[in-house]
Amino acid sequence: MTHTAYIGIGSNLGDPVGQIQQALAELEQLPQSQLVQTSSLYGSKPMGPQDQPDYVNAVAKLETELSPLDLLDALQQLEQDHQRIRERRWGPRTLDLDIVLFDQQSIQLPRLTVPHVGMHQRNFVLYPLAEISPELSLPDGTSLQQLLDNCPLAELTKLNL
Ligand code: ROI
Repeated sequence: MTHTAYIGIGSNLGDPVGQIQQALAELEQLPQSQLVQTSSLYGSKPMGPQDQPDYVNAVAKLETELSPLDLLDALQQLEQDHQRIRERRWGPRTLDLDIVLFDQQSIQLPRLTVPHVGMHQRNFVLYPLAEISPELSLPDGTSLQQLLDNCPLAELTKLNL
């Protein structure tokens, strides 16, 4: 069965734009999956500790035959390939790949919560998501538009590459 998954992508270390472009190329190579759409890249101020570089963020839309946990494994492998070092919580990272939405499923597993818990507050997830799928809604019926209405664009900027 084919699923639609939205992946949040972030980087603020080691050439973030390059990290994200490479990650998009790698997502195109994921098994049993097709990368169908990608948002623009956005520059964003760090959420969390401010003593770290600005982020570059994007969202990708995948059609995949993988289960949520198999997709998570594949994304975590890609993060590893980018030599992500988990230092402190909410600290800087070379590549972060989060499953934001997976069909209209609510998933609560020890390793995985979908929809992504922090998405309501994250303009760097919501605005790129709206760029590719403005009509989305969450499993609880909340529309993406409602989330946007409550999440200022603030200092999020679309990068002209
Ligand atoms: N802040 C921004 N702007 N973008 C991110 O991708 C991001 N990722 C994180 C934390 C540390 C919460 N802050 C972020 O994991």
